[in-house]
Amino acid sequence: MIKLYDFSLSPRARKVRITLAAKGLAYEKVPIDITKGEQKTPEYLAINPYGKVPALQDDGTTVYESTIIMEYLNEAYPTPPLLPDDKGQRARARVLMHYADNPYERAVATLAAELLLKPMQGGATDHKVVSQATTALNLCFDHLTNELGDNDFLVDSTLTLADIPYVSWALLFPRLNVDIPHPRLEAWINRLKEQPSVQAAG
Ligand SMILES: N[C@@H](CCC(=O)N[C@@H](CS)C(=O)NCC(=O)O)C(=O)O
Repeated sequence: MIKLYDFSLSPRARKVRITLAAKGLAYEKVPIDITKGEQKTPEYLAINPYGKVPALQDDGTTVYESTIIMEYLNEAYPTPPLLPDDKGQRARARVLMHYADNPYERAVATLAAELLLKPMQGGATDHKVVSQATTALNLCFDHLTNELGDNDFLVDSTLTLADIPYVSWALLFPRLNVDIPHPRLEAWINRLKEQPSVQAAG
C-alpha cells in the first residue's frame, strides 16, 4: 500500500493527494504535524532528509519533493496519463510545473507567511513584503493568462500535472484576499477546483 507522509494544510502535500486521487489510487496517510516539528524527528529525517512534507513510500521506493513525487506516480501508474503524449508538450508541461514551483509558489507562500502564519504566531505583517509579493503574483497571472490562451487546461484538453500545483496553492487565495485579475484565468482556477480529484484531495 502506498504511504503518504502528509500534513492536511500543506499545499505541496495537496499536490500529491490530487495526483493520487486523479489516478484513483488507494493510499495510507501518515500525518506529520509540522506545527509540532514532527518533520524534524530522526525517524522522519531518515525518510525525507530535507525534513519537509510530503514524502511517499511505494513498493520499496521512498520519494520526496512534491513535483518529483507527482512524476513518480505518473510513471509508476500510467493510467490515466497526466502528461501529454507529445514530447514538446510534455516539456512545456514541465516548464509550467517549474514555474509553479518557483515564482508562483514564492509569491503565494510569502503572502501566506505574512498574512496567516505571522499573525498566528503573534508577529506583525510586513505590508511592504505583502505588496511586493502581490506584484510578483500579478506578473505570474499575466504570464499564465498567455500560457492558457483560449484553452480549458494549461497543456491538454484535460487536467495534467501542469495544472495541479496552481490549484493547490490557489485554494489559499480566499484567505489571502487574492483576486485573479483575468476572467479566463479565474474560470480556469474555478474549473480546476471543481475537478473530482481536487475535491477529493481536500
Ligand atoms: N520543495 C519541497 C518543499 C516542501 C515544503 O516546504 N513543505 C512544507 C509544507 S508545505 C514543510 O514541510 N514545512 C516545514 C518545514 O520546512 O520545516 C516540496 O515541494 O516538496
